[in-house]
Amino acid sequence: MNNKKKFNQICKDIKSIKIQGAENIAKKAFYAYKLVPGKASATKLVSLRSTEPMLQNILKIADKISYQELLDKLNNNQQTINEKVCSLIKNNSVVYTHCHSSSVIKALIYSKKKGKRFVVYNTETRPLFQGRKTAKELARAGIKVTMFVDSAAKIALTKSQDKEEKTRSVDIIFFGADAITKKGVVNKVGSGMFAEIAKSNKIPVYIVSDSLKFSNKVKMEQRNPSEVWKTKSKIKIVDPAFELIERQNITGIVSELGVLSYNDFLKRN
Ligand code: RUB
Repeated sequence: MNNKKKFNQICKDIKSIKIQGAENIAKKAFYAYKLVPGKASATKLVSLRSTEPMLQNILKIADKISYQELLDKLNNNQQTINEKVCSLIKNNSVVYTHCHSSSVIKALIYSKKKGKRFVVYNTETRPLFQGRKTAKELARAGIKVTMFVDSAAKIALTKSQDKEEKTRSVDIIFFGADAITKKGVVNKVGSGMFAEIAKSNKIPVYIVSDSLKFSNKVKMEQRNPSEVWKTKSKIKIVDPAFELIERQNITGIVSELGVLSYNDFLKRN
């Protein structure tokens, strides 16, 4: 396959969500850009997922660093994030997550390897079921996972599912981020609602993310309604990909800068 064909294939995989999650999208887009560098490529790559500042931010430095340098930087950042997440997880606790965040998953797998004892509750994430991917990856790493349909999130968050192990439900929530803005964090639709439920039940919500996702201006992506229902009827279907988690519902941001309050994170960006 020549470079142009490889570039086009990566674009297709990003658009169809075969490659998904902010960091995976950013890395692959950077790789694609290096295959076919230039302004037209950057414009095309940015247009594929509108709510991805990390993709936009790393393309700005794509002519200055190599792909390997980018990977080394992101891996180093993730190592710090892993250690911080591990220190936030208490033994015998229940961790909740939504969608598929590679940053969250890596940190949970690291914590498990370090001997932390915890189980994960997660939500399936309609319409594309990224929650199944999360559940499979965690289960493969030996982490006990209980999965819920999205609309059972309140039950998942507030009612114990395992009487033998616990008397209460979720202890801590880790969400990934697509964008970190002044108002709050943009993540998979549902996250904002779950964070409100968490707040009213005093469950801490942490965002796990590289600081490269910070942005002042974010366009919210709308997906194709056929992802929700392929119907020939005239019913209008709305398929928002993302939602804002309001900053007052966020306990802290775990990034390579450490575990910071929202205010402190903003001061550093
Ligand atoms: C994925 C999603 C993830 C963030 C962070 O949505 O909401 O939580 O992108 O992921 P989609 P990561 O499946 O629509 O891309 O931690 O891997 O950057």
